[in-house]
Amino acid sequence: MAVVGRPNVGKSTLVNEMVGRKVSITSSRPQTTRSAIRGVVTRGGDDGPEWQMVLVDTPGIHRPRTELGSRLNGIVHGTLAECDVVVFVVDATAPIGPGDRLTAERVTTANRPVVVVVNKVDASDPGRIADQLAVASEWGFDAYVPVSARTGDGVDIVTSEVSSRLGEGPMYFPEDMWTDQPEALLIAEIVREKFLERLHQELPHSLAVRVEDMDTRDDGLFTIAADVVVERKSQKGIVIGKGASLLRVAGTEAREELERLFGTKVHLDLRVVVERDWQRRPGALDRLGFE
Ligand SMILES: Nc1nc2c(ncn2[C@@H]2O[C@H](COP(=O)(O)OP(=O)(O)OP(=O)(O)O)[C@@H](O)[C@H]2O)c(=O)[nH]1
Ligand SMILES: [Mg+2]
Repeated sequence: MAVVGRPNVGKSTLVNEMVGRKVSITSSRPQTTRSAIRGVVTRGGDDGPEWQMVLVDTPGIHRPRTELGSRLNGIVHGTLAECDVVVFVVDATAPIGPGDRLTAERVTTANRPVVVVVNKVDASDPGRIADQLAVASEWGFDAYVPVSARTGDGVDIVTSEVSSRLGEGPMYFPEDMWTDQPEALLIAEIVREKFLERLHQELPHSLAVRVEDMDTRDDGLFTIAADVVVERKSQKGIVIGKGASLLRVAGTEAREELERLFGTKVHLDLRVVVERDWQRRPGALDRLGFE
């Protein structure tokens, strides 16, 4: 099942809520998600698992201005071609706009059952939600569900609308698995998340994180070395912060979350490096793992 929509509508928040764990990082900055991130939901009965659903969170669909943007849209396109059911998320706090219509076009082309989620109803009002549902219903998709991914309201309805449209198939993942992301990627994303909310203007877009080294010491300490990549020299100082304050605060927050996640002490070593205009350069994008 693929979750698509324009940037910042709450796709990743919805995926996390459906899985019941943090699979994909979220932030108020558009284009937070930069890859197809899989989450797994397995529902069990008394005699073992009954069904499994694989959710794919995707980058926000937009008109690309950089090579990175084109690659992100390509990821969504690829995911739409592979999935059985589409969850199309729109934002109840903003009018249906060009980004939503662009998504509607792409989704229509995919020719799959589509469940439309009108998200953020906790921050909207009944009149507005009704208007959004009315406009969205003109697309003629299969189901429309008002939801708050933040509070969890309506999320179960999305799960049942989707699962009722999924075909029979094998269980692809073990029962206790909730994502298939490699550890290094999960770590890099958690580190990036801690910087996003604290950066402004173009900086969230200019930031990438790459894990360079991971090791578990004999005494159980998990050591991680990661590069925080920016595009220009002038950005380096901002990301480090006055007296290294930003680097310290974000690093500590990331380390604490990683310690909870892995259930062990973590030593996180962050280095800020400049890779000029990496968003625009195919070679740099390849090195950062964007296919
Ligand atoms: N009030 C409210 N805010 C929400 C809800 N769902 C998500 N948000 C907020 O909306 C912002 C964007 O959420 P994300 O889940 O990162 O959005 P996204 O669609 O994955 O964004 P991209 O990955 O950038 O495309 C965050 O600040 C979320 O906390 C909701 O149900 N209610
Ligand atoms: Mg996202």
